[in-house]
Amino acid sequence: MESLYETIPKSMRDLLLMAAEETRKANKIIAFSHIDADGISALAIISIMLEREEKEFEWKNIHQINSESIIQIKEEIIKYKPDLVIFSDFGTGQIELLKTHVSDIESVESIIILDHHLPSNNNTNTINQFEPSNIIEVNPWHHGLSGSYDLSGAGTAFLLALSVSSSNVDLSELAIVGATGDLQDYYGRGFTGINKEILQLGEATGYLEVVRDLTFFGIHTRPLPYLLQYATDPYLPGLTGAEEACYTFFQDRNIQIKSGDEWRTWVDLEPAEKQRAVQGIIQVLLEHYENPSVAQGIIGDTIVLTQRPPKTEMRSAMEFSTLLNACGRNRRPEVGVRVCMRNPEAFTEGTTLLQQHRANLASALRRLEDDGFKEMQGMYVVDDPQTPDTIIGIVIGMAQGSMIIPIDKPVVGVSTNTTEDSPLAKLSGRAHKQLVEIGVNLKEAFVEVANTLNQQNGTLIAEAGGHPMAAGAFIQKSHLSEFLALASEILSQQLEK
Ligand SMILES: [Mn+2]
Repeated sequence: MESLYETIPKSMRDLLLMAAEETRKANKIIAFSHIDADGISALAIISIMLEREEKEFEWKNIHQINSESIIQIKEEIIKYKPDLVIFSDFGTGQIELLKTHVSDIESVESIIILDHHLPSNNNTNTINQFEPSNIIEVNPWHHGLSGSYDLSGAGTAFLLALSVSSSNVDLSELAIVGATGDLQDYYGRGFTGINKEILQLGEATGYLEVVRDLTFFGIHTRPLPYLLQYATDPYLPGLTGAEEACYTFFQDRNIQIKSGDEWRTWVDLEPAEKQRAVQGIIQVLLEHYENPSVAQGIIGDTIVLTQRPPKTEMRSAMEFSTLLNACGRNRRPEVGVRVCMRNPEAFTEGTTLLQQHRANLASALRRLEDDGFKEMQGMYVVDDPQTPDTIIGIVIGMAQGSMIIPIDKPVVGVSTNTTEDSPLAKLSGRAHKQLVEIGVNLKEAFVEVANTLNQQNGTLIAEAGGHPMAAGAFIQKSHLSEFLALASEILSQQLEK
């Protein structure tokens, strides 16, 4: 534990101690958090901590804090009359809204923000200490750390829980699930910074274990043949999507796929069986891919939650975070929080939501295979009116991962199936690593198009953001084709460079 504390800058440790003090002092608490896997894990950490402190409290997941939702948040706080309000996995970017609408609610004595998102205007300085405020904001960006890789929202919540009581050390497992959900393990190369310290603390106390194993999704839960049949990262030529071939694959290597009536999963295999299977997979990959690094990526560090039931999604940080994301994306984040809190009914419901999520993805991919995609200069376009905006990004990513769509140009997905009949369409872009290396930058392209349209029309038409390899935008539906035409121009210029 000392080693973890040493990694936390003094200024941040001081804030955590203040926040812990406020938490212990409080009588009645309400906590709000984001709806993705990280936000759900963070909220579970806070709830378990408050339960152990025998506090009276309430919690709720919120899609986002904006000028509309803050009104509802305010009403709920006024109704519940807490003396402490906690926000996790958001709050930094909305601190002005919180100052305006929450700070001076009568019952509220203090507000704690546990966030890791980049402050706006890249302002990473500690907030002005001389400004009177009842807000304690904990965010790694304010202390010279990276909120993208060093610590997640769940990790920040964990640091508070640990500052309240060292008996909360078991919650390190949820901190790592949250960080995994936010893809903080540096593209599979392992955790860094405070995340790494949390992982090591979890290992030392027996809640987490890092095992070098197959990095495929489902090694704890999928029946062996399905593990290969549904493999998309990487796509296994001749096996992905081919049920028969997957059965034969194991037969040929003398690996039983069942033990009695029960399906075997990857983690059930003996080391020698694993070795034979891995060699077979590598052979398949080397026959079809020119780049041998694809084969290297199939073995890596996987994180096991040793105190969770075997052969369930909760056993693996990757599968657990996917389960939580499935709850959030199906608009049932509270189920995910209860799964973290070991509620068995919630787990049953959560796995149903996960299956539904997978079925949604599979049917979107099937439509894509049947109906195809459009080709424009500089990009491919997937325009499927049925695919919900919450999964369009995953769908186009999987489509390129499984080679349904070629990777020589970026792919842009369009979803007009948005929540509550919004006038906005969601646009999602993905570019392969190799394209980014030669200068493709989807975020820049989308932001430039949005700025152009907004200026031309003198009003807000589009908002864009993201990263070079994955970006998104919301656009007035009536300006969609204009947006695509402009994006196509910029992306083809980027490809030519
Ligand atoms: Mn997060």
